[in-house]
Amino acid sequence: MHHPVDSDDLEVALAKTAGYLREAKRVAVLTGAGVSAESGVKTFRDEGGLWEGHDVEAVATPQGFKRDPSLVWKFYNARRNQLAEVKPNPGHFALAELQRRFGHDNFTLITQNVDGLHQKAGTANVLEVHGSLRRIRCSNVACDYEEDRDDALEGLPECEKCARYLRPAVVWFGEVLPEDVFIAAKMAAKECDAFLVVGTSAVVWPGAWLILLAREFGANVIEVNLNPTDASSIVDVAMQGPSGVILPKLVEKLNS
Ligand code: BV8
Repeated sequence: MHHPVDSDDLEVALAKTAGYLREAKRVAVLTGAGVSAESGVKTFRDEGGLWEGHDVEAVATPQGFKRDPSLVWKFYNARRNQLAEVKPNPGHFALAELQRRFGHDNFTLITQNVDGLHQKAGTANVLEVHGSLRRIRCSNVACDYEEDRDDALEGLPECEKCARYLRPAVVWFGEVLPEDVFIAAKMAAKECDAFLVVGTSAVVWPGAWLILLAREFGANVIEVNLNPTDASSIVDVAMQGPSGVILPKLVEKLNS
């Protein structure tokens, strides 16, 4: 259900945001599951979300995988199967348009999502801080096997190099984020003049910390979300509504 977007407030907020972006040399964006919601990809913590009916511990932690790898593969295969049907929505395309406007060197998109929809919408150099559903890797830390695979894998796939179980190349709770990716994300947050936070509940760390970092280093922080979040109290502008509606309006405003 789309929440009505209060046009007056939105107009003011869009004008303010367009002003920040016009002044900005460098822009960084942090997205979460909300930016893919209008593509039909389930979020995590909204009602009916992914974690509903699932014990996070059981399906998104290394311990859960150790305890019951086939349950974990069932959970991820269901999401991997969905990748074939979902498509980028106007929100993803608007962010790709912003990257074209600012240029690749001055626009960095950091995503907590693992669905690959930003790349499908044409955004380059996406920083996937939680890995990718479209990649699998060996569960043996000593083995470097990793492969781009977005087909559903039957049963319990094993590594052809070391015969240990394969796993989705995503970051589970209690696991560190890919170091090089997160270093690049921190740099982008520190160096940007405007930081857009789109469709994230801002509860998962250290991803959510990037918002504080951008603010600490002087960026204007703009939030686009259906609802208030943990970050709403520290942003300069909060636009409430669907990102697939608001982001194209922002690009339109910038081009007018
Ligand atoms: C680590 C796996 C340590 C991939 C994910 C207590 C306090 C603070 C932190 C912790 C704590 N206890 C534990 C921690 C750390 C933990 C954490 O943050 N837990 C949280 C839940 C409290 N973090 C970790 O474990 C991280 N690792 O800390 O390692 C360490 C350090 C050193 C050495 C060893 C270990 C790992 C975090 C990554 C976990 N993996 N997913 C997958 O299966 O997808 S997290 C999961 O949440 C997803 O990746 C997702 O991206 C992420 C964030 O969720 P959101 O994207 O924000 O989605 P959500 O549903 O929450 O919100 C959707 C939002 O969209 C809502 O606001 C909604 O209003 C909005 N929305 C909906 N529709 C729309 C919309 N907005 C706009 N338009 C719409 N149409």
